[in-house]
Amino acid sequence: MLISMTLSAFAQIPTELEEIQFSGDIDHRLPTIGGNTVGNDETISIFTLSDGTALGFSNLGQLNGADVDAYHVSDSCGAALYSLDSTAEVSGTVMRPADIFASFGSKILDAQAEGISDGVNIDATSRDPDTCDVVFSVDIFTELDGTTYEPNDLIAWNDTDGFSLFRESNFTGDIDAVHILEAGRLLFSVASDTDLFDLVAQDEDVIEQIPSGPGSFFVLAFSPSAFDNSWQVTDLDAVWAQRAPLAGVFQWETPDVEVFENAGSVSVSVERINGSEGSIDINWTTLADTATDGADYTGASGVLTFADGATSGPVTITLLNDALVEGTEEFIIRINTVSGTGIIGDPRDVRVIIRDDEDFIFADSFEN
Ligand SMILES: [Ca+2]
Ligand SMILES: [Ca+2]
Ligand SMILES: [Ca+2]
Ligand SMILES: [Ca+2]
Repeated sequence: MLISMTLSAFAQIPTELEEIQFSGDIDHRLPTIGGNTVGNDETISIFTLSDGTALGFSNLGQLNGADVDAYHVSDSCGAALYSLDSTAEVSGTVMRPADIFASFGSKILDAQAEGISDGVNIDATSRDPDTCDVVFSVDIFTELDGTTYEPNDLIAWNDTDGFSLFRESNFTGDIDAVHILEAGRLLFSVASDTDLFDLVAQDEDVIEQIPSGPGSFFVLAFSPSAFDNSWQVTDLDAVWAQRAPLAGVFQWETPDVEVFENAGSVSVSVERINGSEGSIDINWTTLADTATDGADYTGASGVLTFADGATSGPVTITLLNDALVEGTEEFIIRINTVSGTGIIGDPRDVRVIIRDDEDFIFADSFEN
């Protein structure tokens, strides 16, 4: 019961983002170190959330007024993805609004070859990290392989299986930018201000959709209008994001451990759940309870380092034996702090219960 409550509370936390890349539909400004950068509809801005500054770039060459309206960074699945809002030549190849292409001019999804009608614009694209399928959205009702899709649908495509529905939306509107995260989460933007029940999304906002039970809820993930008011009239029309590492939750593997006083030492492990990315330091310390530091155990504190990917680490405390008949005594080992974006879980304290071996005639015969 406690475990499921902890997990569901964790599931409500919006994804922490490290970097976000996006494009607008008209000229706009963003803060840089010591000034501003001016972007246009072709520009992709790289925004670093830790320092709140942007860097703009445009690597498709002269597009004769065409707007980059869909974008995804190259990743382990393949090359970067781009789409335009009107026909333009890129590296000598004519790109139509429903084509998705790599920056060097080769088509990834060829609209004519796949039977997409003239007049349809692909206005958002991403890749599904689980399948590497291209995921996209269209700007009008569109028939693909006999199925009609809406402007707020997300459509998956690969060379072998063709088109399929990736995600249906429960709101009325047009998705014009998308980035698929893990575990059913995604980021998107809308083409015009849209009521999402939990909030009203402006067209420059990036919204996170988080699955929750049979449904989902929406939170504002990022809004460039918080940094420059030129975005109040600019539509964010393409998005890609890098989430922060999932450092995980750190807790004892058990709430208590029982040991005989003549055991010499006691070892308990800290476990790492809900993520294992990055190196994290756990600061721990012993706290006396009915057991006495220096008489029943050697009090200690220390740093336990979890390497990137490590999910368990032991803490060992020395026990001191005596020949007194004193009954069961206890002390605590506490997780004090966790470095970086690591989270302290439950249990934070492990209770060490020392059984007095003087109660046991046979055990006693081995002492002293
Ligand atoms: Ca654009
Ligand atoms: Ca397009
Ligand atoms: Ca759309
Ligand atoms: Ca938008």
